[in-house]
Amino acid sequence: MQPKKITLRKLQMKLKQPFTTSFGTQTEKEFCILEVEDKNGNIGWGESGALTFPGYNEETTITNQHILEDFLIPSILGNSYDHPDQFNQQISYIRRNRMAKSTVETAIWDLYAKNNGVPLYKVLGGEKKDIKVGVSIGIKDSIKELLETIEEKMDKGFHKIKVKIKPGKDVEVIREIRKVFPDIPLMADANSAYTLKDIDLLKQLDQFNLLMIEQPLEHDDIIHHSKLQKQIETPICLDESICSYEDAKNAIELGSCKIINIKIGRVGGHSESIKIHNLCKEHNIPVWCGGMLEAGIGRAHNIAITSLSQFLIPGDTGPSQQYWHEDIIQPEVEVKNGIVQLPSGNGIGYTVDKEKVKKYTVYEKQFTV
Ligand code: OSB
Ligand code: MG
Repeated sequence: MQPKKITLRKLQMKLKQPFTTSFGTQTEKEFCILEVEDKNGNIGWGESGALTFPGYNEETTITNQHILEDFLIPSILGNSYDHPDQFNQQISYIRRNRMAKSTVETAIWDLYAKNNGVPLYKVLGGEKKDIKVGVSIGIKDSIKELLETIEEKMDKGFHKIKVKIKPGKDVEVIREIRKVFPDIPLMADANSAYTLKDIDLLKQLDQFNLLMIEQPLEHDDIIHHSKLQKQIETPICLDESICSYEDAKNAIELGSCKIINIKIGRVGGHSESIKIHNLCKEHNIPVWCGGMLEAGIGRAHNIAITSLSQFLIPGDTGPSQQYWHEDIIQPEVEVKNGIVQLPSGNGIGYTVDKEKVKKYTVYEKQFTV
């Protein structure tokens, strides 16, 4: 691979519905996408999951733009790579900024697969031909609205229902859901809204037979989670706290979680995701693929990584129509009976619709050798 032309774009897309978590409400997404053109004309695509505000992690769309324009893009233009891991070694001098790195890294993996004439999921080591998906439901104003949404999603065949919780909208909300849906595969995501002082409240969740509770405590913690896991039955799943293979190793050693949510961007790309996946497989820790309300390019990468064998729990890799009136890829990601088929085409296996990209682009910059 020899990247010779790179186009960075910022896109702005309105969400079909506002999405509320314990850290805020989003009504639209502004995010970076990257088009990396090889010397031979093949094109790799990457998308950043970062939000416009640093409420999930420290990165934002603007910090991504800065790191991409001033460090990552200049360092890869004109270089030659045999494998995406060479890129990872080359940019290891840049600390953190993993979502920015992942935007480039995933594009390079896409390019690598296309140059080899194979689907991305195959070069990542994926084995599954189809994947089960779940859905993440934001905090709603009323219980009624939440119950209606869950019913609609269950009717559509989703294999896991994840609801967001926050202080004041937790135990009673879950109790109401369980009254109506006693047996559905249900989990709760707190996005770091609690501390160990809330242990009595968190213990109460044990009575509802949840698949897991995701990231109950501080966004950068594994010590408190380890203490909490010893005192509650519900398996803890870590999201925000796991930014690397080392983090996952430490969390497993400390018993801070029984499940890990892998988000490609949060850990810096496909290579780090695969390392964490393999580690979890060795330790019998099930993993699943989380989402950042991505548009099509990001969804395509999420689907590809989910084909690896230790992705044992349905992920948040839902259909495009869940979030967008129209997506920027063709065909859009389709979920039938809660299942997505892995695309058979080369690379990410979906075609990026240049007209749609143009329609939503609010900033564009080209870099050439
Ligand atoms: O914690 O998983 C999360 C969305 C934005 C930021 C953080 C999270 C989420 C989601 C949505 O839960 C997952 C999706 O893309 O479907
Ligand atoms: Mg989460």
